[in-house]
Amino acid sequence: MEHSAAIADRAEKVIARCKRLASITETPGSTCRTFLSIAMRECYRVVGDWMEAAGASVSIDAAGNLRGLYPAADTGAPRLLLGSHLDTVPDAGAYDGVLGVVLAVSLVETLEDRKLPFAIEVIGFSEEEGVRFGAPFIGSRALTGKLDDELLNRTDAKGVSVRTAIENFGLKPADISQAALSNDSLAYLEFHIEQGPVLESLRIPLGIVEGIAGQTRGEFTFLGRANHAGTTPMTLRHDAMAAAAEWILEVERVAKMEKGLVATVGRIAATPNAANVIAGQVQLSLDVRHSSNSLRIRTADFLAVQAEEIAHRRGLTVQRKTLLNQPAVSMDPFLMGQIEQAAVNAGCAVHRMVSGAGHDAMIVAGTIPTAMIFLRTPGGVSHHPSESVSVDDVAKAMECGMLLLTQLGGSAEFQKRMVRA
Ligand code: HGY
Ligand code: MN
Ligand code: MN
Repeated sequence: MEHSAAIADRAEKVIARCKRLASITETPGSTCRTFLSIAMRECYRVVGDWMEAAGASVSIDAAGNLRGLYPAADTGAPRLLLGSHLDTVPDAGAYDGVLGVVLAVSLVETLEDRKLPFAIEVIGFSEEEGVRFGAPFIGSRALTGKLDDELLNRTDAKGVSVRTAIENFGLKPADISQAALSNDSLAYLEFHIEQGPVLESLRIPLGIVEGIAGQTRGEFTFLGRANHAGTTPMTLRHDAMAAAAEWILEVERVAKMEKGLVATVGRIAATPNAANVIAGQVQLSLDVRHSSNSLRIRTADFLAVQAEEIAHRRGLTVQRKTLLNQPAVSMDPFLMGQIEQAAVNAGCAVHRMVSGAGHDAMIVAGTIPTAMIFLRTPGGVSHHPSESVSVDDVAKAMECGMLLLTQLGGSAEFQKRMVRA
């Protein structure tokens, strides 16, 4: 695949910047950045410098989103949003989320002070993964006016609430309403790695996301009776770990029954968590996803019934807390068509597909027209240090992005949307 030398250089630089950010972490030796941590502050400083050098004015909103506004040719023109998230999962790769922010900054740099008919706001969302507080999308929910008290009052493992974390970072929860999308926001575009095997299997560098699967996230706590591991006969136990184990296998069995359904228990915490003590309590996470909302909700409800049945049969109780019930969303058809045209003009085959991974785009899509461009993920590996992306594919995405910006600037439909904004 031929690219201009300049685009190839910029693609190399995008990858180098992602690797640089991966070294900014709360856990030396692996990559982990969670909501408004000290590592996030350093990440914002570095990315904010890049934004500023590209000609954007930089701010951090009250939900901790990093925002860089690159002006339009005319003051008062509406804005196009580009971005993704800057937080990561524990032991993360270097590209999930971060690539979308760094690539957006690089597109602004590539304008080299050329101004478009619309401004560009690059957003680095503060928290998409849901690692610190169990509930994801804090940053994008603030942008769309959905960061409610229930979420603000959620606490992390140390008992620190979202609200306090915002204050500790030097921001004011009272200003959260000011983080809302400005009403001149035309659309939101997110570049993101696919995080799965589809594009690689098709040998295609870029994907156009048609929709994002809905997700249910929950917490289940099995409550049994802690006791001595050596003296308590098997017939007299109320073992929370054994109940949890039986339920985890049930989660897997049920998910295998439906095409496209995935269900995962990724986190487990036992109390008192000692080898010679029967676990009295086990808390588990549940993550259920599917493009059909009814199937996803039915599955989560069925798994709750199964947890109750297992607990009852074993003389335990079980508590369930729903942390997220996020419906599947569709992307904007006009923007998908524009992306397809830009990709074809960049000489690139594209594939339209559903995203199994969740993204800030699924939150923003409820407020303004939204679309996503996927980059091929070698090995389909993500949420892992070996996550990668090729320079060629980043160069292709850059070319497609530059053509897209020019296309939108000249599109009659986009002009109409600009007038209405
Ligand atoms: O979990 C997800 O789907 C995304 O990577 N946050
Ligand atoms: Mn992720
Ligand atoms: Mn992501």
